[in-house]
Amino acid sequence: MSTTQETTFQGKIDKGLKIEPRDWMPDKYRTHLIRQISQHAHSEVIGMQPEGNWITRAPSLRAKMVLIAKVQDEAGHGLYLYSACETLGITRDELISQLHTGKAKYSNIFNYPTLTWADIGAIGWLVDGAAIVNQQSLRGTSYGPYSRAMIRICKEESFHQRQGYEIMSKMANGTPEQQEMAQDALDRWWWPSLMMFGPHDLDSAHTSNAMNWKIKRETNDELRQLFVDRSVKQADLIGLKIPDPDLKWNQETRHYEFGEIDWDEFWKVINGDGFCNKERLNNHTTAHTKGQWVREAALAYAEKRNNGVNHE
Ligand code: FAQ
Repeated sequence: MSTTQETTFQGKIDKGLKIEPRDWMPDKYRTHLIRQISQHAHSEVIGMQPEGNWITRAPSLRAKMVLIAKVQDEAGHGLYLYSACETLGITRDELISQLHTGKAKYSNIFNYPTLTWADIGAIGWLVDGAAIVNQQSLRGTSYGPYSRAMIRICKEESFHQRQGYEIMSKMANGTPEQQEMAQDALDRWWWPSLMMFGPHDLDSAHTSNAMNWKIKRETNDELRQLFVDRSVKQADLIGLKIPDPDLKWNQETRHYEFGEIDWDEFWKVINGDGFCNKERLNNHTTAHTKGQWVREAALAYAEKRNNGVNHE
């Protein structure tokens, strides 16, 4: 690495220009991005499982169609993100192998079970809501392919968020049993959703580099606060109660203050010991193994086409 290259690279970042795949970049920037983008991609794909679990039990044809479309969108998000990650010089096989061996993480949130239909509402409202807050910020990230993927993903996530909020709002205004289910789902998904933003800034190993390189445009705590401020108002509107006795409006800061997150639970879940970690990874590994013949067939077809053999 020459100092000139390093200076040019940081100069571009400081000016708000994008770094593109063929540009020179420090190895640490590259590995930081591979880690973050691949974990993001794995989250999208593993995130299909908790909701996929409810496709066959959706309460109406409309609800089923909307849910199928949403789950399919998540697969698409995974694909854009894997492609963005591959531009950094790592193969899809290596990325999947890192997921299967536990080297690469995926979002804590997908290790919780979906027990009732209200959980599908809570995921759309809170999980997609948290994902949007984070991803809107990442539209301004310094790596071009990641930033462009975020712009497209955000458009689809906002439909997902509305789909979830609609389910919650219907249930919160429904029969006493439906209201109870909606509140119960909020009670179970609230704290894990706050954990999605990662550890407090002071405990976040990667934030300092991520901010210097403008990979992150806002810190974990800043984004978490934005999410809390938005969600409390949305819960109020449909008559649900945020399960936090310490939650209160601070007139001076014009933000909600909220209680402490259970960080022991967070670290346990992200290190493989959550309620559904084993099931989620087993499902992925099995599907990947069963899909081997599809990948081989697709590659063989592509190779034949490239060699000019036309089967049509
Ligand atoms: N879960 O130093 P930091 C979605 C790890 S997409 C698991 O603060 P960083 C769509 C972190 O990796 C949801 N692990 O790390 C959808 C690191 O460990 P490492 C996914 C977490 O990267 C909706 C260690 O803790 N979104 O939901 C988590 O600067 C519905 C120290 O943490 C993204 O991935 C966590 N929540 O900040 C799909 C967004 N938080 O790697 C289906 C992109 C932290 O050294 C249905 N990612 N860790 O082993 C980011 O913005 C960042 O990576 C953060 C973490 C903010 C997640």
